[in-house]
Amino acid sequence: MDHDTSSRSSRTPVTLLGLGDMGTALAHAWLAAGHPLTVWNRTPAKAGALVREGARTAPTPAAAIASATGPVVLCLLDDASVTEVLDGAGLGGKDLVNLTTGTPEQARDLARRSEARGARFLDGGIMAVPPMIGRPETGGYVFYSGDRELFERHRETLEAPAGARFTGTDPGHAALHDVALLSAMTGMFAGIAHAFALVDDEKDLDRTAFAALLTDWLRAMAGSAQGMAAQLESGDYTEGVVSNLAMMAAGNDTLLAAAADQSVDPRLLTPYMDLMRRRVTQGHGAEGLAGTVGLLRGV
Ligand code: FVH
Repeated sequence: MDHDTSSRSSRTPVTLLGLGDMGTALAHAWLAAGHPLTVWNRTPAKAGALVREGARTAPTPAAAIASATGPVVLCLLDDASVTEVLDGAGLGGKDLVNLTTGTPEQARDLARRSEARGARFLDGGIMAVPPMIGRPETGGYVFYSGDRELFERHRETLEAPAGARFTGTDPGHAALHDVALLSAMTGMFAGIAHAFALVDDEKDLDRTAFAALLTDWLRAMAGSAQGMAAQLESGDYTEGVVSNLAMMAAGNDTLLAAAADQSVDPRLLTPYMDLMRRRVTQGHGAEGLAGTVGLLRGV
């Protein structure tokens, strides 16, 4: 989508600090949606293509922030780089939107420090990879939390690169949702790696066909998250149980025996299997998996 100068000037200006892979994708999306864009990056050369598309560059983060009349978006490597970039900048009256991945505590601390310097603050957790940005059909979105009024004011602008989901006024909640989903993804990757290791030595096994089976199975099983949520809400961990823990724990012995037969290290699975076994030993074999949540939290 091309936007001429007049349509660009009618949109909210965006200031973007950070032109890594994600920052650059965000920048292209805002330009494509017609937003005037000011960018700053530690390595200035990365702004070249964006300038040719109509972005202007600022010489320093402080200069970029000083000239901002709309949201100031940070998309940097980590919390330490955000602190470094904001150091010495005048934040009074500015609308900061931090899309850098961090922990909930880092987000809360940054909110406190930013607000103490006179800024409004919104934290974000991006649930998308760069090719999904500016392409709503991919389903990418961003969790936001913090200043609700700031979110509503800039909602339309924030939705140009990806969908926007507000998770509450606790500035740590976007990061909490982000890391919870990423943690679940990491566990899933571990399971996928173990499954491929099991079949890896089979010369006549079609890995592409196997991947399709794996994908369908994981998709079908992912629905169990809703059952676990219902059990955690009600406190009755036997509610709606389809596959009970005693049966699953016994089945784990088969999975471990098969791993041994295939010479596969079971280390990615055994920590969770140990929790399942502990819960059964405590007399909860009729439950589903919800009881393992408390074991993880040490309660
Ligand atoms: N890319 C992805 O797939 C994921 C998707 C989900 C969200 N993450 C998070 O987004 C943040 C930025 O990620 P990125 O992909 O843009 O990361 P890089 O390409 O590595 O770019 C890093 C930018 O940060 C700048 N930077 C690093 N350290 C400093 C510093 N001390 N001072 C100032 N800027 C710094 C770096 O500058 P340069 O190397 O180009 O000079 C880049 O602009 C991130 O939190 C992901 O977890 C992405």
